[in-house]
Amino acid sequence: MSLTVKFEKLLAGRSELFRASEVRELLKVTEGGDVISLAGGYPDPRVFPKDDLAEIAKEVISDEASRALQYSPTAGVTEFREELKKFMRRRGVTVRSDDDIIVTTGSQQALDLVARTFVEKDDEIIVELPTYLAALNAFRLSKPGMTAIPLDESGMRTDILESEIKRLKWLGREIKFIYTIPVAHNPTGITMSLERKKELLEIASKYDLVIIEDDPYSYFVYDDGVDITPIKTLDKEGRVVYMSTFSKILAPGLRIGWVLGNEYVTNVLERAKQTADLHTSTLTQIIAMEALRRGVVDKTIDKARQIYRVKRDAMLEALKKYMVEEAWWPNPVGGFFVMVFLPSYDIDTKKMLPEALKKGVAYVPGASFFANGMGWNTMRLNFSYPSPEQIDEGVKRLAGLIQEKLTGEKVRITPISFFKSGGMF
Ligand code: PMP
Ligand code: G9A
Repeated sequence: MSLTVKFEKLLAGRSELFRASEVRELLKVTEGGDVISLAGGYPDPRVFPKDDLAEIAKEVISDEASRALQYSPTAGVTEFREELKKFMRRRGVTVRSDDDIIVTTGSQQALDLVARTFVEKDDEIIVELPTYLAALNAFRLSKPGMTAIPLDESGMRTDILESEIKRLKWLGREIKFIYTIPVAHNPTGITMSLERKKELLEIASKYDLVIIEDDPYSYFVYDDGVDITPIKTLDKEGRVVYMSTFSKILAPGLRIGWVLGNEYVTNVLERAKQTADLHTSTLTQIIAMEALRRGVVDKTIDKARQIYRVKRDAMLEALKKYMVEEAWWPNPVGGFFVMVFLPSYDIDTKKMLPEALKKGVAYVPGASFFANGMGWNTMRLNFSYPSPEQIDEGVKRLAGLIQEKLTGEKVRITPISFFKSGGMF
């Protein structure tokens, strides 16, 4: 049917910047089908504490309907915010006396609010290379310049960061923040070393910059001896705005995230949030609060960590067994993902995706995670959702396809990886 109303003529210019998330688009093709999804970063549903949540939900609705089903403050249910502060302290995240918490509708909303609050056209923001694609999509709406700082196995390259800041200052650019996912980074699984975190803070302090610390995955570190000190905890000046989420530690369907930072910032975020959704669901906030109080969250984290460790190992094992010899991937100490760097720039993982889907396996093409337009020879593989058997079969199918692509073509073997070449192509 053809459109009678010319909607396209009426759209605001900014609507051109509404990019479909590849994770969301892939969901449509993998949901319910025979395709093994190594794409979206979904929790394993076995981890959801459904009996506990059912009991809590029933109690909350039966006993507290007048509060739980009512509108609530934009910043979040007051008691819940207090509970969150306790939870943060228990996890070693410093809550300063001039800090406050705002509850958001997932941390995706926090990313959107932060961008809308700080950034306007032609401002500069600094991100990691690569970084979470939905953060890039949210930031892009404010039309900033983006400077992407490569990672190596210890996290953001702070040497490159400082030289880039100097260059941007010289160009007269206004840098609004540095966005980082320091622990079990999405998409690479890399964790920033303590030394790097200190260097990052020193640089931020020297140039008076704000750090946005996005931390959905520090609950899921599988190896011993990994430092997960939050940058927020090392920060003596209140320049770190920290965010996290219940999506992985309880259930993403609740849509609850939070921001912890200087109260000046949370106040502005609160006003920005009012225009977006008035407040996050009162009902799910109270359910999450009870889950925190009754130890359900801690129990879920413990269970999830064990399940995901097995799956991480299954993924690494399958990659070792099947993946083409010249490919490279950093070993993730935690989180939900492995990023594979293919040894030929001739393979474009976005173009290859339809063929992979035909073979019954899905992944997220890496390019969407690269703010500089590179990364087309990379792919992100998720291991939290599929079973160990599906991981094995999925990687086998994928590796077979990659092998087919490598033979017969004029393969340019590049430095074995992006990271090993000092983070530069
Ligand atoms: N940041 C990062 C780094 C993520 O991986 C995700 C997705 N898990 C989010 C933010 C958004 O998560 P949510 O909106 O479900 O809280
Ligand atoms: O895949 C991810 O990184 C997290 C999930 C995002 C989504 O469901 O859009």
